[in-house]
Amino acid sequence: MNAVKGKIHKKIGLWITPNLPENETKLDQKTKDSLFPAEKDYEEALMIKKKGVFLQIFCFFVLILPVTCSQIKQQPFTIVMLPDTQNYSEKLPKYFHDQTKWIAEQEKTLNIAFVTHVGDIVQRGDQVLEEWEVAKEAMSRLDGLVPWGVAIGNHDYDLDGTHRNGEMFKRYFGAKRFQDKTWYGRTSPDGLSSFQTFTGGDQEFLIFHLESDIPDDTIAWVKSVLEDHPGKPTILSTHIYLDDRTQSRDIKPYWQKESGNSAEQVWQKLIRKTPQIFMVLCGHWSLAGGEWFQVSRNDAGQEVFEILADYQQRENGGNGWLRYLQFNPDTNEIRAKTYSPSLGQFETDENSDFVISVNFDERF
Ligand SMILES: [Ca+2]
Ligand SMILES: [Zn+2]
Repeated sequence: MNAVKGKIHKKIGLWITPNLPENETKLDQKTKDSLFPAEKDYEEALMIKKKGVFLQIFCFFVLILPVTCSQIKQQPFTIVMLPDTQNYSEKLPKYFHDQTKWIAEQEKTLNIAFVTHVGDIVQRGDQVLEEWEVAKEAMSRLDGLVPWGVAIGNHDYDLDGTHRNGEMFKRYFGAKRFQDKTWYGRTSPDGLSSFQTFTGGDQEFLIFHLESDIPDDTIAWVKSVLEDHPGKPTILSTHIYLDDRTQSRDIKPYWQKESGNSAEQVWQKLIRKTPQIFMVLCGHWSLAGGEWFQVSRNDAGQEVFEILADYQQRENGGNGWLRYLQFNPDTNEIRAKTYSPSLGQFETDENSDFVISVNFDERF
C-alpha cells in the first residue's frame, strides 16, 4: 500500500491530487477494494484527478505566467544624464572620472539601462587634443557595461559658432567609434547627430543625440528613423534646449544663422507632433542655477517631460554633479535624483529631486 502511494506521488507530484493508483489494471482486486470500496468512488476520484490537472494548467496560464511576466516588466531601471563636462576635460579630469567610475560601480545596483551625455564634452573643440583624450578615457570606461551616447555641444564644434563643423567630435565620438556596438543605430547625414536603442524593463527605447540648433535636414532624418520604429518610446538628448533664466525653451537658435532651429522651433516642427517622444534632456544653460524641469503637452494630449541640468558654474567646474532618472513601472513613476560621486552627496531641493508620474502601460 505504501509502495503504491509512493509511486503515485512521484508520478503525479503536483498540488491537487488524490492518492490514486496510476494504472488500475496493475492492481490486484484486494488493493483496489481497499483503496476504493465502490467503483463509483473510483470514478469520482478519477474526475477529481482530471480537474486537478486542469486546475494546474489553468493556474499556470492565468495566474503564474502573468505574474512572472509582470515581475519582469516591473524591474526598475535607470538612465544617467551627464551634464556639461567641459571644465573637467579642460582642467579637472578627476571629476569626469569620478562620474563614470561611479556609473560602473552602480551599473548593477541601479540597473542602469543607458548613459547620455548632453554635450559640451570639452571646452575647446578643435584646439586641445588632451581634452578629447580625457573625455575618451572617461567615457570609454562604460564600454561593455552599458549603452551610451553623446550629444555635440557648442564647445564641441571645431569652432564655437561654425554650426556644421564637428570633425574632432566625429573623430572621437562619431559612428566609427561605435561600429561594434549592437545598440548603436546610425548618424544623421552630417554625422553630428545619432540614435541608439536600449532596453528598460521589457521595453525597447530609442534615444537620439541631436546637434545644436537642430537643422531642418536633421529633423527630417529623425522623422525617417521614427518611421522605421513606429510607436517606440523615444527620448531626445540635445545640448541647447531649455534656459534656466527664462524657465522655458529657447525661442532663438543659439547661433542664429544658417538653417538652425531654436528649441521652440524643434518643439513645433517635431516634438509636439510626435507622440512617441516623451522626454527631452539638455544642458548648456546654467546662469540661474542650471536646473529646470517642465511638462508640456503634445498634440495628442500626452505629457512630454523636459529636463535641464548643467552644473558648470559651481565650484570645481561642477563638482561632479550628475542627474539620474529611475524608471519604476511598478509605481508608475520616474524619480529624478541629483548626485555628486566626488562629494558623495545628493542634492534634494525640489528642482533636483522630484517625481514624475507616468502611466507606463499607456505611455510605453
Ligand atoms: Ca537644486
Ligand atoms: Zn554649451
